[in-house]
Amino acid sequence: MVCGETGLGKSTLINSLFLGDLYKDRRIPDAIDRIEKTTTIEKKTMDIEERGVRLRLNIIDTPGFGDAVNCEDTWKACSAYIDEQFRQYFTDESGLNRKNIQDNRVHCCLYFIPPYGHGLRQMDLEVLKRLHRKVNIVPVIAKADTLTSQEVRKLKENILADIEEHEIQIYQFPDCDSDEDEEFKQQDKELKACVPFAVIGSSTVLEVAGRKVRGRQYPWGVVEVENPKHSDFVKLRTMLISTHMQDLKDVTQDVHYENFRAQCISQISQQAIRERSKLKRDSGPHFENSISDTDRLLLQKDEEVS
Ligand SMILES: Nc1nc2c(ncn2[C@@H]2O[C@H](COP(=O)(O)OP(=O)(O)O)[C@@H](O)[C@H]2O)c(=O)[nH]1
Ligand SMILES: [Mg+2]
Repeated sequence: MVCGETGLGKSTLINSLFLGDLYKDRRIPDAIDRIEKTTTIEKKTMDIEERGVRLRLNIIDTPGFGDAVNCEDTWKACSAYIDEQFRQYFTDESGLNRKNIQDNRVHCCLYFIPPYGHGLRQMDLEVLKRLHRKVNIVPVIAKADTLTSQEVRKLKENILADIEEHEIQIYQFPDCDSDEDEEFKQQDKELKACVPFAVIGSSTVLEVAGRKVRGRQYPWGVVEVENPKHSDFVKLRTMLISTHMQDLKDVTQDVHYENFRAQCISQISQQAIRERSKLKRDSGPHFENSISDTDRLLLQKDEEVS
């Protein structure tokens, strides 16, 4: 899922990350960006193949907060969407077809931070606080092509300091296994050092020295989306669909979904307790005989939870 202020390049980035297949497109591309303003939550599904494994990826684009929608509407829409997927999973999990559940839970939320500020704004903090206990937040600096290398470094520092000061829970990269090879360890270290990822998006394909690249043409030159000197785009994509995809899913399952499930069970058992006391009032001394097996189970669950 992508989330953040409107106009920061969310739709463009997911298009660059997943949607347009650069190498299949043999047409000479026109230079006009075809991305339109996002006004509702949009889900796009695509099949990708990563290291021989075929996966189905859902990409959730959200309307950003800005002039038309305020930040409260945005986080509410994102939060409701995330909860709804958890609820669906919870229902499916307690159903008969438990082995074939389609997992539509949101495993990662890319949070877009503007390049022109000095760190996180009040608005960002508010949105992040509403989402950080529900979903893995991966912060990104939008439109990194508008910043010098030094400005990127400074902004990253400030953002990390704000995250710490305001106790925002972002996705924590797991420690690397000690038996991994050196190359992998080095890659992992570089990846961690990049957070928040400074990214560039473009829906335009250009030719640079005979190569087709996704990029942005400026009067003074071309910014290449996939050039590691120009942005952290490739690192972000590697992390999302290759190195850390499984861990993102594990954390969703073990932490975020577990929180949701515990809340659900507690609500169900609260309800059962209320019904039980009502039953007790209504049926007087014969109460113990009238309590059903389901109620008994729920009461047991309640004792487990509390
Ligand atoms: N400079 C720069 N502009 C970008 C970048 N990504 C997108 N844009 C431009 O920003 C505008 C808004 O992009 P859009 O993807 O619709 O933003 P969204 O509202 O966050 O979905 C468009 O004109 C894009 O071409 C980027 O990385 N750098
Ligand atoms: Mg958009």
